[in-house]
Amino acid sequence: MQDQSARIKIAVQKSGRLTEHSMDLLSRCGLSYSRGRDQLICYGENMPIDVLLVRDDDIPRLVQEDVCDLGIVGINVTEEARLDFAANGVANLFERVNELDFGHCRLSFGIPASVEFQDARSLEGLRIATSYPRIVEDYLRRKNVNASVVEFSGAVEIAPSLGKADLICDLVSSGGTMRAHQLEEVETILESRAALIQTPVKLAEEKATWVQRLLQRVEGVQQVRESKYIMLHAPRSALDSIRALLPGSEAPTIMPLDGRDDIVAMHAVCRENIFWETLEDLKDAGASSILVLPVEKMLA
Ligand code: PRT
Ligand code: ZN
Repeated sequence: MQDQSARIKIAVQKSGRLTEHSMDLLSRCGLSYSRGRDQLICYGENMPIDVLLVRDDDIPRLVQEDVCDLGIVGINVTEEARLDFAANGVANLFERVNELDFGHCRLSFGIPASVEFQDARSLEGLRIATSYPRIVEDYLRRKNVNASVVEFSGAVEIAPSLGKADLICDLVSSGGTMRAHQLEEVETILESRAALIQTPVKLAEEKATWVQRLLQRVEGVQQVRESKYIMLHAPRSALDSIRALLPGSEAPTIMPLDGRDDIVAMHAVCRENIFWETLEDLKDAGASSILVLPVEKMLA
């Protein structure tokens, strides 16, 4: 029978904004899995990696306590947990090993029309409703402001109209929720996105090798998402100006074209997306037969 302790456990949000992106990322890293009957664990079939599906708020603790080796969770949640663990005297904290390119949002103050806001000092003596008391308290401490923090576990945006707080500090992505509640977003105290966190406990050698491999693949997946492979023909005389137009490309490959001394083929990997405007500029600079292809996998 297989040694279960040698398998890597990754905590992922069970059902919410990060779930699909997190599972998609793991699939792109080559993991295929089957879901357990209880729907709480996905068993890796081709790698020694299992995925535990949990509430996002539980992820930092599961990783901190080494129940899981890795976790995928928003920086808003990891920061709140990190401050909470630190306040409770926990010394050896989980590590953030990678920031991911999904789950983008920001933690901002939202004020009703009755509140005037210039800077942090405007908050003196006010009541702030939030689901992130540790982060807000930390901000107030750094700014040397006395304000009271009222903890709300959900529907923070209704706190001012209920008379429970003077303003709120909550996550924003489009800004629609604050606007719909007549709140003006005035200051961001944390920029957030999903991140990969790792247990503070040293991994056994075999596990460490797999985690390293997985992290390298995560890096690769993130890089290819925007990357493009571009091929074009260019007059030798225009090579420098054409090269300068290619976004995020390293040394391109230049190849001769049969029977032509004046024109060459150029191939390059661009680490940023290529827009129509770039193609038009390339054409204006003398390029022809331009072809842009998606990159499927990349290993630096
Ligand atoms: O059940 P579980 O506890 O696992 O899920 P949850 O309800 O706590 O979390 P979920 O799924 O809502 O969000 C998971 C993570 O997604 C968060 O911790 C953030 O890291 C990230 N994220 C990204 C967001 C948002 N964008 C977001 N807009 N989390 C919440 N919101 C909410 C926000 O709280 C507010 O109510 O959406 C509203 C604001 O959105 P806009 O677009 O109107 O500005
Ligand atoms: Zn949650």
